[in-house]
Amino acid sequence: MPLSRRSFIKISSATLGTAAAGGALASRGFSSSRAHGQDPGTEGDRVVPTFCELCFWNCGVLAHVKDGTVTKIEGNPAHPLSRGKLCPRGTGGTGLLYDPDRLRSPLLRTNVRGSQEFKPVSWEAALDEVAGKLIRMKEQYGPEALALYSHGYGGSWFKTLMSAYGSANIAAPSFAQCRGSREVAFELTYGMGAGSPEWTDIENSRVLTLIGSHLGENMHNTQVQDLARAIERGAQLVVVDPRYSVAAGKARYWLPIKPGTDIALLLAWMHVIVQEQLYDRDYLERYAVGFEELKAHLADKTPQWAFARTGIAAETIVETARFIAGGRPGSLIHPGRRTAWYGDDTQRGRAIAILNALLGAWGREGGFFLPAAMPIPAHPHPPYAHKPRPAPVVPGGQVFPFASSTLAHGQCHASIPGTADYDIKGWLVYGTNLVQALPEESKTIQAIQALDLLVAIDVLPSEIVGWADVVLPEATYLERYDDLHAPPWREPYVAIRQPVVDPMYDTRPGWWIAKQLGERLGLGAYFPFEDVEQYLAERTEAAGIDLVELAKTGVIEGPKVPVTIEQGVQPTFPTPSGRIELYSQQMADAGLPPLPDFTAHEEPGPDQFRLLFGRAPMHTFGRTTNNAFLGRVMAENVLWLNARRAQELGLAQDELVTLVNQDGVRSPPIKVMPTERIRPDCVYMVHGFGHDAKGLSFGRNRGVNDTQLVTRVAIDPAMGGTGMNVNFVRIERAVA
Ligand code: MGD
Ligand code: SF4
Repeated sequence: MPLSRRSFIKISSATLGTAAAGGALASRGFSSSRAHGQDPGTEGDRVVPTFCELCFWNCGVLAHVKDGTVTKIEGNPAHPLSRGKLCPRGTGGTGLLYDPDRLRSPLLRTNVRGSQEFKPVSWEAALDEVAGKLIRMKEQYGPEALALYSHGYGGSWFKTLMSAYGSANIAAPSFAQCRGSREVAFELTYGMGAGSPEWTDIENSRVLTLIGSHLGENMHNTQVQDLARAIERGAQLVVVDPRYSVAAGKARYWLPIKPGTDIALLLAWMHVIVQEQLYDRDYLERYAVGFEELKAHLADKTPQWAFARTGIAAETIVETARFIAGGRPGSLIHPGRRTAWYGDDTQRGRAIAILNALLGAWGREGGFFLPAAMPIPAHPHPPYAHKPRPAPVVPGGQVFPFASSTLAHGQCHASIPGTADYDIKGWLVYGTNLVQALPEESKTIQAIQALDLLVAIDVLPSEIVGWADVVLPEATYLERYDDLHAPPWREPYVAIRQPVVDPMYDTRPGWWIAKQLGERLGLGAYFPFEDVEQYLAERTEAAGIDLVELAKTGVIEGPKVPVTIEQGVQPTFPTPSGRIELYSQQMADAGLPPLPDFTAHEEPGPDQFRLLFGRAPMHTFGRTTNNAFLGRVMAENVLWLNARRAQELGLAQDELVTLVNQDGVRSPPIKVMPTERIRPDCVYMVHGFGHDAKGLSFGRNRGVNDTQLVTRVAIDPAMGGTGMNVNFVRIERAVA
């Protein structure tokens, strides 16, 4: 794998200002959260700092507890991602904790798979059942027969379990269904991805360009705070989106692009910037290779050429190109988040990465900062036995040269008997509702039906839980410890997740479940601690971090270090050339276009619309749509439909329609929202609604599950991502 992994600025533990003598930690001077919760002096009996799991940004929170009940969750002012504020979802964490539908005890399936019929059993019985089957599976087929799907911070314990068991089949939908193509594109160009949380210095941007990234609806706390500050300071936005998003409403320019043509716009912008010599010449000379090849490649990608493809007037392309270049230094093209759109997504990601290089944005104030991470040694364990899985494959046995993670749908495919690479017989599913998260639902169900074992570790009776053989109910993030969190960021920091209240019902934290399984599998040596408090004490001690202080404050920051070129960082680029690769020899060697190419995509027929989907500020996919607190703010999704097309179809506000996709799949009824804020060739809905699991009493049958309409995908040849914006729907008035 030629891609080099991230190389972060590391700070020596000796420099940690807050480090305390490790000896005190050996006695594990912290224990129950009740003992170390701060006295707030405001309301509630105590306040416990921890970090959020309502999405994957992991902001620091302060949970207020009164008489044993969590009454309020607010942002931890000391935490660099929250700075005292939370997004609406974060404040709604109690809606998950006190969700009446929560899984309450381990369950064993009593009827056919998918019947959602279970009987409660003891932990002993459930763990023995799983461990027994895993032992037999390994004996019969080898360890690679087991796959883990894991999404969410608590999944780390199960990754340890898998590696100890001997299987490298570990995947999450956040790669191939989400931001994988963007990460790969930036890795190919700069030698490192764009980070999660992203390393964008939005706060200091002068011009911020958003290409299908609807910040404000796609709510990531720090980014949105930074955006608000930037706008206050006079920063200007250029928004490229077929829909007039919230961000478009704040923009200097909104370009309602024809879906699927962004690469043409990006190439034309670069054409203008190169022709008019508006790029950062010094920066490119110092750090980049391949400018001459890029220039030649762009020669015929004129604004007129792009107009014919994007529908954006040539003059507007020229004007916005000049405007974007005029903002440098401090002009940032946001890398996007869910980028699995059309199957040429690595190409689009490369175009964005290259345009950022022309603007001199990588490593610059107002562009991308170069993050720093707290150095925390791994907890020692015996070496893992697993053999690395060969490069991930999907139907047809296609290998993806730049897939830097296992593909979730690849694992699913390898679970379907009769397929070329069929070898997976068991799934552990942690914190991901695969039935809604993976495209081509019928294949997911086909794979599930063929499994020898499906174990779901979850907090709610979601759709995937309904398909499980054994259900292991996890304590929520407000009731458990997890591993330390120290992502690379502008301010290096370490945060702790700790229980705010005791686990409700007969639920258990993930670390305990994984350790119990490990011990039953004869893999106890990989969990060499009595409990998680010992584990955390040993990890923090090895890093020279004061655990007692960390438990009290929730977060400890390392000393500030320079994170931009302006602040004195000498950037390094872990690419094969050691420089920014405008022209990618790695892509050429793999038989892929070394410079981004535009491909025309199929367009919807006259009575069809392209199905687009996205986020809402109060929800994170399906994981929050059963949360009654957040559901009160947005209980269902609606269908955005261009007002003129609605009139032509005789449809009025809130009328119920059925969507029928290109393969004849029909949706349940959804309300129409006629609006001028979307192009006539597409419709839009928020993802995560339309649950049909019996146990989700609030979220069930509210709105439509877009995944059911995603019956085809366009596979990215570079990294195997599943472009999902390639489905078309017709609209029929719903029969009453
Ligand atoms: P959710 O559907 O929200 O997200 O896919 P997923 O990660 O599967 O399912 C989350 C599951 O985790 C739920 O079952 C919830 O009950 C459970 N859960 C919540 N908290 C905890 C916890 O603390 N512990 C445990 N054990 N379980 C917990 C998201 C994925 O979907 C992503 S990242 C993207 S970007 C894609 N988006 C997307 C889309 O927009 N449209 C379509 N059609 N498909 C998509 N797929 C991808
Ligand atoms: Fe929680 Fe919102 Fe932060 Fe996500 S962005 S971690 S939901 S507060």
